[in-house]
Amino acid sequence: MLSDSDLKVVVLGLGYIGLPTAAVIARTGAAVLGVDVTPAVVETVNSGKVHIEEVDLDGLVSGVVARGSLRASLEIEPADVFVIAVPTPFNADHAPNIGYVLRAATTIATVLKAGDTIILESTSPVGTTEKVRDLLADLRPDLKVPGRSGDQPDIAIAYCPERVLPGRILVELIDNDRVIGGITPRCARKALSFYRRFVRGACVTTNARAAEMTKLTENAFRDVNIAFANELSLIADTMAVDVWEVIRLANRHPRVNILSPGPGVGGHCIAVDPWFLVDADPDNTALIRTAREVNDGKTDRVVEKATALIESMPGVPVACMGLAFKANIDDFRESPALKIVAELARRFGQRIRIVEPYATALPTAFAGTGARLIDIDTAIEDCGIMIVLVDHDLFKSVPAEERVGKAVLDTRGIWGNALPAAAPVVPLLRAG
Ligand code: SAJ
Repeated sequence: MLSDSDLKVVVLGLGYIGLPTAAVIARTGAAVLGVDVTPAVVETVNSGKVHIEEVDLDGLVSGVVARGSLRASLEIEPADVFVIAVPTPFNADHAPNIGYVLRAATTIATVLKAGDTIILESTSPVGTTEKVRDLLADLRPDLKVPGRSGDQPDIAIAYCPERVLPGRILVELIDNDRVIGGITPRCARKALSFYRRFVRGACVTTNARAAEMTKLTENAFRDVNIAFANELSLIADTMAVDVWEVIRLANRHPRVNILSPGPGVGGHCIAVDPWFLVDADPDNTALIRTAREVNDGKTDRVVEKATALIESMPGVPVACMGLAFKANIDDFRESPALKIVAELARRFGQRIRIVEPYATALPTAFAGTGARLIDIDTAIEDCGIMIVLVDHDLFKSVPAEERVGKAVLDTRGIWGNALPAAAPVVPLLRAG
């Protein structure tokens, strides 16, 4: 095995996963080149800065860039290990788009040599790693690729999904177990020796197809379970029961662990990945598809409920609490909160005020609507209606006394039970 300082690694894609991964590998002493198609990203990283917010990432990147272990470039260079961490979005019909992965493989083919290892980390439909293998075989007929001839292959190809949680990426990159799926067992072993350099969690080997499906399964599992909680919130509303109370009580059963209802599911992972399974096998994915529909439908229900509340109190200013896709992060991608508030801003214009401690300006979705960003104190003073869409710690810290007399629609259950028994009766609407 190459010593850490001799190992050359190229990470393709310097996004939410690629940049932290490149920095963590660089910290081991390997020479890491991050390749990205966006010049601004390359410039930012080369100046030791970061273009994404993630806990402790700025310090790590500035350190490894200053030491010379991490560089960024628009151009690929030869290396020993290539890690692909590019996006895999889906098209309008929910079919996955692996174009970026295949483009990354095409780029790698230009510098590939015998002895190299290629690892795909992007969330991908089952069979993508084999497609990468087939593409490399076509582009580089001089190299023996794994699984395509009886001879000892010249290169190793494996799939190893990232499974880190935004906000905890640097911790989870090291501590989480990794599933490493090789095109052949030998490929898996080569990739395993790479991950052992920086992963403290267990590294478990399997084949590429199983590893690809494992990643999709993890996020579909979570989506289905959140959908169950969201469906319960609708039923509880019909029954005039507090869903948070029911979940708390049900979860006292030793084998029940219900997740939390909310305004829908956001982010780039859980709301996307289940569709990869549905697309691959539409006949056998009724549950997974329905979960997606329940979670998306919940967002529409919150819009309708908020609209009814706002219309019932003409002229009263409305505080929409949060735009992020989940608590305590500045990530607004695929955020149900943002979708809901943008629609309310279209409907109610300048009555809509937005409190988002992680935003310095409103996203473009609000241009021309008259909605504006305010701080939490102004919201408490000025707004008679409060709609909670994100469970930021800042919002949780607002005590019941400061909400007395306000109409609250709490989709996250952070305030639902906080009113003291003696509080005046106010229209308190539950999630649903
Ligand atoms: N949510 C709920 N109720 C819950 C839990 C979450 O409504 O009880 C919502 C959140 O508010 C958010 C969305 O679901 O809108 C997703 O948030 P999350 O924290 O569950 O997950 P992500 O998208 O930040 O990260 C997930 C993780 N996957 C799993 O937990 C199975 C992470 O480990 C993956 O690495 C990541 O997807 C990914 O990149 O695939």
